[in-house]
Amino acid sequence: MAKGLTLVIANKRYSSWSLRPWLAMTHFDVPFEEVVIPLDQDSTSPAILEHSAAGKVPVLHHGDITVWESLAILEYLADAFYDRPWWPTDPHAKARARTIAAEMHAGFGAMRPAMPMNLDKTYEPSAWAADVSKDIARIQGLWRDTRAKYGGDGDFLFGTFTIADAMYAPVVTRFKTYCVEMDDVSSAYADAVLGLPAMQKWTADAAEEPWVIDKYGPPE
Ligand SMILES: N[C@@H](CCC(=O)N[C@@H](CS)C(=O)NCC(=O)O)C(=O)O
Repeated sequence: MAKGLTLVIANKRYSSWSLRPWLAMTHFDVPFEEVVIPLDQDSTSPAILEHSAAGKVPVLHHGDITVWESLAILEYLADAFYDRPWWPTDPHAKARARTIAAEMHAGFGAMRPAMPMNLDKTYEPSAWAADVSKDIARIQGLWRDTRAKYGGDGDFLFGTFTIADAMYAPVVTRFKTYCVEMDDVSSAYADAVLGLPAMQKWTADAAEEPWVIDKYGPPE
């Protein structure tokens, strides 16, 4: 595919939605240029609007095609770069992978604002509100069940890394940042995600970023 790809993202320290396509593209060795628009500045909104009228990142440009919404970007990439194993091949596993990716994209509305992604911080364990605890339990149940049914000998939800893992990667970082208690299966899964070279590259890049957003607390 000759046309160049540009992925527009926000701060690696804070932008959970940006992490998802960036991680999968980096893991699957899809070459792309990266444009970072820092959040929470006067220039943020106009800069994002230059790429997408939806006013949110990530945004993917591929030649004259523009795609926004993290899951739509990942689906687009799976079509455009069909020689990579973005999804499991088995139809049952693929249906499950698409379903849990969509559940992440649309759901967990209590957990996400209660635990904003912040790769700079580690918090003491806390007592969560009931709706947040329900999301945490649902996510770990979903990880356990998917690993048991489809994980096989691999370390990821469907054995090898897929889009489903990319969608849950920012949840893994949140569970670490906020010291969320994890069962053994979830904990091993979290370690596998954090150990991915692409994840480590994102985290190292985040640590070099100059921008600190006060509402997420000072860096440690
Ligand atoms: N549903 C969207 C969510 C995107 C989103 O909320 N992005 C945040 C950054 S993580 C954003 O662009 N915020 C900029 C703003 O609201 O000004 C997706 O999946 O891509």
